[in-house]
Amino acid sequence: MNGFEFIESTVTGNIAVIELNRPRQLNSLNRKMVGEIITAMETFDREEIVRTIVLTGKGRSFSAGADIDEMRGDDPISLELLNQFADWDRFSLIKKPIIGAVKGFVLGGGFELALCCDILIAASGTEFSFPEASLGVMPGAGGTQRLTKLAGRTKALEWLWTGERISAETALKHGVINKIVAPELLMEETLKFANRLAEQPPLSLRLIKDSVNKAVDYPLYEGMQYERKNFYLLFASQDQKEGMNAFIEKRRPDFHGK
Ligand code: DAK
Repeated sequence: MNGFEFIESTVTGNIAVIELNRPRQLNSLNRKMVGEIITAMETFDREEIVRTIVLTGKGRSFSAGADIDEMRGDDPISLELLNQFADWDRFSLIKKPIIGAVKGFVLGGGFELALCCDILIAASGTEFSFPEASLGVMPGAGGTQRLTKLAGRTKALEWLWTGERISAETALKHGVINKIVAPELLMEETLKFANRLAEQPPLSLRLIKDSVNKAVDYPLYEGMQYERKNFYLLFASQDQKEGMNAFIEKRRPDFHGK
């Protein structure tokens, strides 16, 4: 996809890769960049060939957070009028699997962006933190909510209050990330995982993501009713027939996302 200033994006096979591309500023996120990331994601979400979206950063870090230089002059009225949260809200609407491949610093808004991913693979040595309190503010793009839902209130408060750096090992232990790999294998391992997902029936993955996201917020009974509707829906797909026929015929299924 062309025409972006602060990201690069490519599609290889069924995998789209979006790279944050402001490495000299450690991929600190300015407003235009956030708009470009979500625009690229929405485009890939609609493109049939793309089955998995990978989000990563160029250079030594995934992202050192929001661009402090850009936001230091903000006031409540400018923030309200800019309505940048409208862009951030769109991340929750992406239906395809998003895998974040992170390394170096994953801070503040960069951590919030990483938490918008469904799966996080981190290079060893990656450091996560919410340093917002040290700037006299707090996370505003989902950090307090998503971190608490993943790691629980106890660790979320400790990490958000102190801004301490969380190692990849600690993040893994508390369910914030899925996997740690050697830095030189970050993209190789991420693409391997992305391709594994791309071989699965896309509609199943889509409705599993939808149902799991509901599980985070719904009471069990309502969540199970919701799950059931998605379960029924998949029996209307060609991939359900293909998957079950392939099993009976002892062959590999060929899924088309229909
Ligand atoms: N903003 C702007 N520039 C940054 C930056 C940032 N967040 N982080 C790093 N840079 C720049 C540095 O200024 C430096 O630029 P030059 O001096 O070379 O021109 C360059 O990147 C390399 O950084 P360092 O020289 O500092 O590199 P070090 O390895 O020594 O240190 C560091 C790396 C990551 C520890 C350090 O750079 C650092 O502490 N960075 C700031 C971390 C931080 O506080 N991040 C912001 C948190 S607040 C919102 C949504 C979200 C947010 C806000 C609003 N809305 C929708 C309204 C989110 C807020 C945040 O993220």
